Amino acid sequence: MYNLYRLLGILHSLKNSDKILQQIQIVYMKIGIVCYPTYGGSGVVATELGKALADKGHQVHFIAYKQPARLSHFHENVYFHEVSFSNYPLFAFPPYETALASKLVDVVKFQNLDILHVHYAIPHASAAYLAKKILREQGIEIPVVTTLHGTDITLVGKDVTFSPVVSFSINQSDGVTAVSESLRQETFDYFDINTDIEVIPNFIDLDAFQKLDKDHFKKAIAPQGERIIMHISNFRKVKRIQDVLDVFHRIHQIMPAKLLLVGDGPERKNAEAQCRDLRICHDTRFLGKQDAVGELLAVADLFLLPSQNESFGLVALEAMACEVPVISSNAGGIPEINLQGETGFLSEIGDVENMAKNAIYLLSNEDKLQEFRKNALEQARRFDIEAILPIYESHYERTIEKVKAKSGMTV
Ligand code: GMT
Repeated sequence: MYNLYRLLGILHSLKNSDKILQQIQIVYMKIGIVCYPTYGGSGVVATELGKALADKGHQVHFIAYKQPARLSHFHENVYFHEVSFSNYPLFAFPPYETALASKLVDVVKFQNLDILHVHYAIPHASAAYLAKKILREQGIEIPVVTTLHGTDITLVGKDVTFSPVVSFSINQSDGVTAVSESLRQETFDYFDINTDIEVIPNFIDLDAFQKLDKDHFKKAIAPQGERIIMHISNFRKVKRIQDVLDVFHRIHQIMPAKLLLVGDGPERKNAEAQCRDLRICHDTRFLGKQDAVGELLAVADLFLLPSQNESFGLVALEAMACEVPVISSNAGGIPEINLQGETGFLSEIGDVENMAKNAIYLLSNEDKLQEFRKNALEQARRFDIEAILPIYESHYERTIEKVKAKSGMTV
């Protein structure tokens, strides 16, 4: 199948391009993508990657328990296969992993997939391993790539409940990628890993995230020209929402400012209570879950990301693409995207004093703020999806070749 697609790719190039020699290397693949369908970072990355691969001519099959949040429009090269599982009364816990493995067997076999790319190790990597073994019994060798996103390693994965299965299934994957150097290192630190891990950073679609002219919206939020500070997250403990409010409180004491909080999650109740205690509710708005994040970022002067842990911090990259400097903690992979004194400032986790000092410095100095805005966009351009996509394609091709050579079978 892979060879047929390779040939089709070459024919397509010959038909459509005058730059034949440049195009002749195009290899179209049939790719299965497994992900969580929610708004969480890993699901967003998986969906955007799949859509971009489909735009390039690959055939992409999403496999998830629900239609992924960002997969709303029809695309001729995109397919969706829902993992449904029985709620038989015997099952106190629905057996998602078993249902997923069975679905993977079915989709690989009947759609003739060339490769499976699973996002988030738990339980996707182990379900893929099981599917791979079942398919091998039937004479099909399917290469599996696992992408580690962060919490699957740093928060959930290293928990003893999961860690032996996580290490095993990472080691059994034919290709492994991590979204930052920091996550790669942490994976080697926490687990007994005997395979390579390639860092392929997350990416941004600069057409979807760019500074837009939203002056009418800005006036509605900040009618007196107040500074607008923004935070977007799933409001889990790891995001340290209490620090967001503490930093904003300090900024608010020095200058007129508004805080926009986007997203929702378990910490929202505490955040609302803290907001009342600090008496900043009149200048704070909880906007809940929002789809048009780019439009909201268009009005922000500064983005706050004080996380306890963050393998990458995709949302900081989205802010930077919209020319919004970032005040963040120095956790995990954040320093790989937010550059100290250039695109924003980094502080020790929990050092709200320092974060507020840096924020006030930037917000009180219009020239500096403009300079940081420009730097932020320049940095975001380094993570342009156009540059990152070929790295994934190359990883897939090398993995397919490796599995082919190892098994002696035609993939
Ligand atoms: O923490 C989140 O926002 C969700 C979480 C997830 O598991 O999907 O995000 C993780 O993956 C994102 C995409 O690769 C990264 O940008 C986030 O930094 C990472 N979250 C953590 O490491 C806490």
